[in-house]
Amino acid sequence: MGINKMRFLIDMDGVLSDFDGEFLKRWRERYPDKFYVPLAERTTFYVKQQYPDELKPLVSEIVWAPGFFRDMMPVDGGKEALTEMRSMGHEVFICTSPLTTYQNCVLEKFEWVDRVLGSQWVSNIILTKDKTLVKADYLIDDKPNITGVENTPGWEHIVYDQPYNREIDNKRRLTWGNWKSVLRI
Ligand code: U2P
Ligand code: MG
Repeated sequence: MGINKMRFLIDMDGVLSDFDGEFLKRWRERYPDKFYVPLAERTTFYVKQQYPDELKPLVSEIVWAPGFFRDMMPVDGGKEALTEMRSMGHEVFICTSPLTTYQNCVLEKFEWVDRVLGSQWVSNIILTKDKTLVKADYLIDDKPNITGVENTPGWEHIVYDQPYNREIDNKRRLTWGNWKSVLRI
């Protein structure tokens, strides 16, 4: 008997690529004496929301800068999980939202996938501001609530565990350390 073939959407920032690590590295290098929020103390999905108003423009400047999306470190185990899901026979797509200030982000997301995951994954990138329009069985994403024009998306949102999404207690939650047991595959 064959496997039950599923279609997975895997988010990028905070799931495959370490957005918060890159932000803190750049912020601490540039502003060693300024206020910062360690990852363990993050309670909002958007980094900027947790910084005081006078620092918000400096946060944006870092996230919009050339190289920010290109240089992120991979999240441990992400690439291996993608490869394993695909080798099990599942359909696996990388589903990510670009910044509205897209100038560096869009190109660099593609470059990151090519360099870190490998060129075979570039053709599986879905870049969209609205993930509810994409048809799949599962969306693995660190954003607490994923909204869009479709009120009842076909996928189940499985939360990728991060300090800033712990208030969500009505969805399954996983990391690349336990994904097979959470998904029961
Ligand atoms: O805002 C668009 C996308 O950029 C990533 N993002 C942005 C700001 C922030 O503080 N944290 C963050 O992750 C998200 O991209 P994704 O996770 O979809 O790849 C957000 O959706
Ligand atoms: Mg994300």
